Amino acid sequence: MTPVEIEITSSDSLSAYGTARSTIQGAPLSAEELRKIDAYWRACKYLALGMIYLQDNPLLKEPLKPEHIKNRLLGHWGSSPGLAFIYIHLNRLIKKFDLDMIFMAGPGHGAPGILGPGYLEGTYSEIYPEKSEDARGLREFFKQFSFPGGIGSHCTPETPGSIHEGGELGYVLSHACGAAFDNPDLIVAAVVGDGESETGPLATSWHISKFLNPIRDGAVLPILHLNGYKINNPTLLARISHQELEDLLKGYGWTPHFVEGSDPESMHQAMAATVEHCVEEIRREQQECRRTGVAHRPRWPMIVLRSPKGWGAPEHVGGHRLEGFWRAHQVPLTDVKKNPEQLQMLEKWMRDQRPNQLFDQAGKLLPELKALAPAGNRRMSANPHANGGILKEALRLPAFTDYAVKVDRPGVVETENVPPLGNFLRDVMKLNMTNFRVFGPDETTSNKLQAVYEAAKKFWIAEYFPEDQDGGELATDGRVIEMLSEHTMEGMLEGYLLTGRNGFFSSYEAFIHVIDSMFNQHAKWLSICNHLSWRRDIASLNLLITSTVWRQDHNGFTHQDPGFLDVVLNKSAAVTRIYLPPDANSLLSVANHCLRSENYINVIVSDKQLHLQYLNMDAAIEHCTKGIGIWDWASNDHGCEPDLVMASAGDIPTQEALAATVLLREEFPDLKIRFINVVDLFKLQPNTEHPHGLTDVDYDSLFTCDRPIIFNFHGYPWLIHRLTYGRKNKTLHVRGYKEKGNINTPMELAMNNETDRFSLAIDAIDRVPKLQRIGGHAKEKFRNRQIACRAHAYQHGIDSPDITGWRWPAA
Ligand SMILES: Cc1ncc(C[n+]2csc(CCOP(=O)(O)OP(=O)(O)O)c2C)c(N)n1
Ligand SMILES: [Mg+2]
Repeated sequence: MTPVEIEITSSDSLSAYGTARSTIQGAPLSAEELRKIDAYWRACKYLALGMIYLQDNPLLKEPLKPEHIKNRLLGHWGSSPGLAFIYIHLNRLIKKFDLDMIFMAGPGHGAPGILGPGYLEGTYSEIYPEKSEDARGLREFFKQFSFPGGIGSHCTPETPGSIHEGGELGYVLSHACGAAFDNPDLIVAAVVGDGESETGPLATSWHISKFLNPIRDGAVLPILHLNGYKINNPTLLARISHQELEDLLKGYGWTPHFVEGSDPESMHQAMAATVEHCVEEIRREQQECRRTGVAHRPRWPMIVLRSPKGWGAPEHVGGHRLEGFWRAHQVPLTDVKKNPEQLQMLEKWMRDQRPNQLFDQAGKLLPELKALAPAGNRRMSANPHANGGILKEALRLPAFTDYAVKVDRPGVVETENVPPLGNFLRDVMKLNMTNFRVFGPDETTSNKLQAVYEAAKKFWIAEYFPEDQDGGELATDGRVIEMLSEHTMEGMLEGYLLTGRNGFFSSYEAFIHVIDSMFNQHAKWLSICNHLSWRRDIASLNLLITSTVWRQDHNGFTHQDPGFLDVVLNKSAAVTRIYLPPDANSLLSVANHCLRSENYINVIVSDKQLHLQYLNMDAAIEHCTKGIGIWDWASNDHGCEPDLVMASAGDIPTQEALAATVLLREEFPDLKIRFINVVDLFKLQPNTEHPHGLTDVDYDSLFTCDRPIIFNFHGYPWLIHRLTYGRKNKTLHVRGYKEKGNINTPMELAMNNETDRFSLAIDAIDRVPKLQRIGGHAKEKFRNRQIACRAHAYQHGIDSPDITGWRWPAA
């Protein structure tokens, strides 16, 4: 092949076809380099087809027959050739400049385009020896793809070099940004699907351009894969003018460089020149800032690769357009096993890649092509950043007990629960200034964690105004990341954790739902990693859910939604943990535990307002270590069977449940009540279902087999029934949030949902047999108290002093 001329981008064509048109000019590849890089790409395409179609005859040593074809054809061709094209051009630059680079495929369904290079560079066979670099291994490698007992069709955790599955679209840029944080020499190449770019999370994540510090962080190189189509539709960005697309991307702070066309030779030259230019630009910007010590916001380079969807597929099949159209998205020829004409088409297509010129007799890639890939840890499939546990350093944690709130007697002192945690996190930050970050959607102060700013400010590299000096807490070297996108925050945190670092995320309870499905995906990722011995453990994802349902005094109904816990409960017990610490010291103890843990998603629910404190630090440690326990000081059933078990989980429900026991004991001095508090919600599940679960014996000795249980719960009541449905004691009555809210005082909201002390006391009267006969007067009294409470709230706008001033009585 001879080097080819590159056309200047003079046309406004939106076609993905023709000789390359590119913003960056140049033909850096010698004829020999061009020949080899194209051969390597053909090898990748050959492997992608092999994965989708073949269960035998991997090197086409014999004519292709129906029995060589898989019985069920699965996988996606459409994105694969483009992804492999990008991958191998990055390889060239890694080798040329000895780059530390990882790759993320936004359209993870293009996995055949990523698995191929991983196999060709040897990593696959190193991790999975049976997928060896010979005909036999190749056959296994093909067969396992999208096959029962094999691997999935996306860049799943089994994929060496992947930390981004790309099954659910939208998170590639935020993941990439998190990976680049505090990794100054790393470049994260992030391929964005043009369909993916229509998703909400991806759209907002173009703003990562304002979160990368050129001195301290690495870089993200976005490559918008403008192949024009999604599953069945054109993509919006492929059908707007060049100018409009360029303006859009520039508006997000990027400098887009177009590479457009389909002719392989000129596209190789254009891509090689463009990638090289981008890497040089990244290095130039970083060096400039590092030399001067002044971090400014570069207009980082990015690439727009416009190429045909399913690049290289037959132009037409069955009278329909295939290559360069949405029909190329999944399996391009669907009937190869039964249709001889299609079988022939596939054989020709595969032989056109000239496998005999790519692999030796044994089936191994020829040495001259092997030499194109980087070696050792420079291979993107073997880069340690993509197996972050290898690089993970344990956090240096101060003694959490130093931040304790003084509690002499339970239920007397009031403190805000979250600020002591803020102090703890401040010092965690101080001790871990290169591998710990705090994330939040504009809520760190609102969530009362602002002490952390004493150690590190909020990162801000956009414009500054003079008034920012006054409490803005902004800095170009900040380590608290805030942007009003739960998606972007969650994605950045995941990227940070997956590359071996540590973090903490706080969010309003109602809006953590925004990332429900991101939580799902991360939980699935972790679950699979648990079964892959070569994947090293990473830090847990720690979510503080605060500004909770029960204290939305001025925000009202829309801000009341404790349902995230229901979502968490659906996911594997191996990776999910839920904690509801009732006060400040127990929150500290739980947070300390979570920051030390690995491979979990820890969900901590704690309101931020003033609350009664129950446990001194020793008691908190004891209680949190057990995760569930009888509060001796709140119980009077010592030495006998209780008449009633009063249980609670969550700060405000605990206060109301305690107040209810006081009401009951005042009215019925002989009534024996056992008070149980649950911090670790999964204690309620049987140990056969969750590793934290209580055995039946332990559960029964706490809750008894037959005494009525009244359980006041922070969230939706059914969740407690879900957790306990198999337990012996069926007299469980759960109160929780049931969507009855507005602008309410805390007491009024509790009454609306029957989680208030009076409703709980009435529940007890209705369920304890001996009270059913004698409790009529007490019930009347409690109802009157409720009426009075409501009247007070309506008249004064606040709860009455006997409610707000309630304290656990002295013994
Ligand atoms: C959030 C989300 N919604 C829907 C899908 C289903 N889906 C899978 S692939 C795809 C089209 C993707 O198109 P694009 O991002 O352009 O990728 P490519 O063209 O490279 O295949 C869709 C809609 C998904 N995976 N994730
Ligand atoms: Mg597309």
